[in-house]
Amino acid sequence: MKGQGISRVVRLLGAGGVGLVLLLTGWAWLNSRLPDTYAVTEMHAHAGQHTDQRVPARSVIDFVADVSRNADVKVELVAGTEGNRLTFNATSPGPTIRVRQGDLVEVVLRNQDVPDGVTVHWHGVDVPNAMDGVAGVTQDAVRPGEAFTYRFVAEQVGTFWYHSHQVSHQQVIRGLFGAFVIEPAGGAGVEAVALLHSYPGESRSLNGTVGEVRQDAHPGERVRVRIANTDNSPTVVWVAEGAYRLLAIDGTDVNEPTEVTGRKLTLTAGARADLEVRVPESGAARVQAPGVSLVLGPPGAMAPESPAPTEFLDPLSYGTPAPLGFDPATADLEYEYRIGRRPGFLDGRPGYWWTINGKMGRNVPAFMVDPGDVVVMRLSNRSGEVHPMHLHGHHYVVLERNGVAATGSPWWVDSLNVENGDDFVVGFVADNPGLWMDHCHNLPHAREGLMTHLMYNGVGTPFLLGRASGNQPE
Ligand SMILES: [Cu+2]
Repeated sequence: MKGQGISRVVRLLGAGGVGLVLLLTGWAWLNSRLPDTYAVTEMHAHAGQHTDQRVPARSVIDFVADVSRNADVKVELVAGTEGNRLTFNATSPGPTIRVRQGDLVEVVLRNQDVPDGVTVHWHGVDVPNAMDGVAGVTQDAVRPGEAFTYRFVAEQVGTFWYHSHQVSHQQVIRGLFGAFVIEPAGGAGVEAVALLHSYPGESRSLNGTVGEVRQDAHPGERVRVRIANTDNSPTVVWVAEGAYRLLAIDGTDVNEPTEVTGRKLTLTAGARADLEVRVPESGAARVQAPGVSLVLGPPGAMAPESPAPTEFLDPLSYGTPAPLGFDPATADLEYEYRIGRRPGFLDGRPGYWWTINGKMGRNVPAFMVDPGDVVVMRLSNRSGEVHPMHLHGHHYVVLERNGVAATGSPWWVDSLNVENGDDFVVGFVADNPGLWMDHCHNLPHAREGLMTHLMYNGVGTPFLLGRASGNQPE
């Protein structure tokens, strides 16, 4: 009968449809799978970005500090496990490393007993590429019993931090990080370091202490407070009932910072801010972030707490303009870095993953540059969540946010808070050849695919990523 014929056709079509969906899903799964080992350049070649071989290929390991120069500062960092916590030199945060501008810094990293291996990445320090500490890109993870020596010249001045870049979504939160301060050649004035960190399952801490930390300071003294957010999420900081100046962002001085009161400052994950805080003639000053405080004043001096101000200090219009050192209007390259989210497969794992320019995993684009290129990048976020975006080896300057041009001091960052719905235009000069991660510093997000690279044409790497490589930078 006619009806039976139609239902058979429908059934066949239905079976065909299901088969087609299964076939496409299987293809998507297979296509997302990464080889057991692969070089990062091969991954991006898969996405159509071949490293240009016009110039003889150079390797990431070629980019080092002057090998004939002796070290000015020598430090040893021993990575170890203490219960659920990971430590450098048996403490977390690890020791604050202080150097002067121009010093050649030599740090020997030893892995005592961290099973997955470790590395050290110098967050915000524009080191030569071989010293960047990214497992599987610039070095192999340092296995238990092994060591690796980092050597670089501290060219910048400011507040930085260091952390492991092997299985970083676990190792950083569990404690493998510390402060790295580069003082001006003439030495620093009165200052304090404040690392904000939340260990797994614990309340937020400041320099490892939950609640309040005190540091002696004289009445009337001006203190440079070096704050770093080593957590995965943005936070705010403010000064209770007092004025402050924002002296530096991400290790770059603000030009002509003015005094502000009643304003909080956003510090995205990985970001730093140097605040100048004046100790009152009587009592003490209190620098706050939700849950923690740093109190500066004579022993016993009181400083009231205050709720977070509602108004923000906006770096887009703070301070006074100054030359950028390059002209973004004559950019050699313009790139888009569009952050989104959709269901799919990431290296064979089904999930609701982050996308870069609509792609995920092995299909994400790399950003190819040549030395000297002026690059303008448009960063946008329509993924539903905030992302602290971090570029290795370079700083970029914010030119525009949501259609509003920057009018303050040049706002140089290495860690940028990109809220859902935001559109940033940033610019920089490609002046540090190598292969550089350009990723979300909410480290679980990097593991969920919000990670790509700024790659210089002609640069390769002998190191491998992939499940059989032993290297897993995220
Ligand atoms: Cu993110």
